[in-house]
Formats: sequence, C-alpha cells, structure tokens
Amino acid sequence: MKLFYLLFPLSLFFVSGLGAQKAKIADFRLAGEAIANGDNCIQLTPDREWASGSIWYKDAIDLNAPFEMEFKAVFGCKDRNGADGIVFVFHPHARRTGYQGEGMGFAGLEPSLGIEIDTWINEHLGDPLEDHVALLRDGYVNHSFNLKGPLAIPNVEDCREHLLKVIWSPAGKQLRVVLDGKTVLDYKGDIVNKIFHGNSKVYWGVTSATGAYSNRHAICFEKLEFTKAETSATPELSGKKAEALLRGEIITLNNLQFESGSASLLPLSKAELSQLALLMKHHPGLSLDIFGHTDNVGAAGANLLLSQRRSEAVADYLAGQGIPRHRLNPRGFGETYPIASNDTPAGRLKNRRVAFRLSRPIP
Ligand SMILES: [Ca+2]
Ligand SMILES: [Ca+2]
Repeated sequence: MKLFYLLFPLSLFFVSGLGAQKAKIADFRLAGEAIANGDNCIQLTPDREWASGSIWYKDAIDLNAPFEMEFKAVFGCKDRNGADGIVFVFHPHARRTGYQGEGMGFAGLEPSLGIEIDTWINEHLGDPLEDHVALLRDGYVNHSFNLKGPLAIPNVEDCREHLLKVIWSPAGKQLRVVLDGKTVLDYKGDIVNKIFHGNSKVYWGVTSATGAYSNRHAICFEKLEFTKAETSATPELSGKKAEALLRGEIITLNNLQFESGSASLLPLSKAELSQLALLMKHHPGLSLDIFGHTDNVGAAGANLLLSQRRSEAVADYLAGQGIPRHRLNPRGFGETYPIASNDTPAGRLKNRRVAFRLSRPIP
C-alpha cells in the first residue's frame, strides 16, 4: 500500500491508472499543435520545424497536497539533429503555449515552475552538450536563472518511450523527478512562496516545441494522483482577464461594486481586487490605470466627482494590499464614456463601472 493512502483518505484523490481508469483526454485543454493520439496519449509537436504545443489539466491543483504523476514521453528519433524537448509546467493563470524553439513552449510563461528535458544544446543559454534536465522558473530557459541543474542524462531521442515521474511532497517541500527509474533531479524549496507568491493553487501542463531542427514529441499518461484545489466561493480574477491586462487591454471586473451613491467598496469586490494586487506584485514594472465611470443619473458634476472617488477607493484598497502609490493612477470620467444605453437599468448598470489597464510607466 502506498504511503499516500495511509496519510490521506483515498477519497481525496483523483486516481487514474494503477488499475483504475487512465486520465481522459477530455480532462485536458490542448493548445498550439497538440493533438490527441489514442485514448491517453497526446502528440505535442509533429516532427516539423517551428512547431509547438501544450496540454493543460482543466482544474487547478493544490500544492499544499502531495502529488505523483507518471508519463511516458517520446522525444523523437533524431539524436544529433533533433530538437527541442519537453517541459512539465506549473502555472497559475494562462493555459497557453510559450515560445517555440529553445523556449520549448515554456519560455514566457510567468510565474511558473518548469521541469525541462532539453534535447538541443543552445550554448548561449548554458545548455550542456548532452540531453539534460533542469528546474526552471518564470519562463526563463537560460540556466543562469534556473533553480537546479542543468544535469546531463543519457540520450532520450532514441524513438523509445521514457518513463517520467514527477513527485511532490509538501511536507518536505521536496520535488523529485525520476526518469526511466532513476532520480535525475531532486529539489528542496518553498515553491508556493518562492515562485507563486503564496498562491498554492496552480494549473499543470506539459509543453513542447521544435525550432530550426525538430523531433516528434508525445506523451502518454500512466498514473496521476493529485488533489484538485478546492473551488472557492469567492470570485476570481480569471486567467483570461489577467492575460488581457498583461497585453495592455482595458478590462472591467465582474464583481467590483460600491454602495449606491457612495465610494465604499462592497465586500464582494475585495477578492478579485486582491488577485489584481497579486498580479501586480508578479509584474513590479507595471503600473495600473484605474478609470471610474458612472451612468447619467444625477448631475454631471456630481457624477464626475463620484467616479473620481470610486477610482481612488480602488487605489486605496490596492495600496492597502501592498502596491506602492506611484504605480496606481486613479481617474474619474463621470458619465462621459458610456458603453451601453443609459435608457435601461441593465445599460446603466454596465455604465457604472471601474475599468483597469496595466501599462509600463512613462519614463
Ligand atoms: Ca540527444
Ligand atoms: Ca536547449
């Protein structure tokens, strides 16, 4: 009997494989060029130049609980001229594929933790001559930023399936990677605080890419044991909105509400705003424009003032969450920029809003 089962009730676990059912492809989101390949296998990239693909499990998991995941991975058949490798990734927001080539579909995903199995030497990144594993962070594939490695492994581009196990023990804060029965990477560290700023709920996935050289990359699920993160009742800043903000788009939050005619935030608003604060902490170079808007009920001058006070109330709340004032730019526009008709209650509700935009400060 496995130690896990002695420590935790079995019902806590989503168990696949090991006599139970295998992971279902339907439980994953495929991105880029990833395609299903049989019941429990996914081809991440074809053997073609400049391809990339990734898969992401649909639910977040909780890093405060242990997990064990087992895959068979295929890295293609070309040892000398094959590229680029596969990365097992934890990431709190986006479920997309990062950059191609040397990025292995991982580069650019931030914040993140990535276990790379890299098959192509990029000298400028500090890659060793051999195929290698390393523990990467925040979408950086350069080894001067990595948490552990690079550690050389025997050639994996041999047309064969390789058994890859990723094991996390939160009690010991220990991450272990076992390749073909041998521990190839062992890391101890406070991942939750060091990488994810205290947020233990993250998504996991596998990314891959080819560049000027290629190989076919694929994985098959063997055994997955992990605890799904409790879905909280508090509204969340969705991954979509976080991504839109990081692209510089203007967004509104669903649950940002004030007491009628007042600049007091309703308690419901605070969860999503706290997550916005967390996002800003992850991106310390960005500042936030906070745009207050009202409907056309009441005098225009009073509305202008109210919208200004509301945007300032939002700035106050974010400042209270540890965001420096110079990164917060509250402004009020009153009723001058409606996004819907003021003739209906639904339209007026839409117009009473606070909009946000992340931007680089003007030097
Ligand atoms: Ca190789
Ligand atoms: Ca490489």
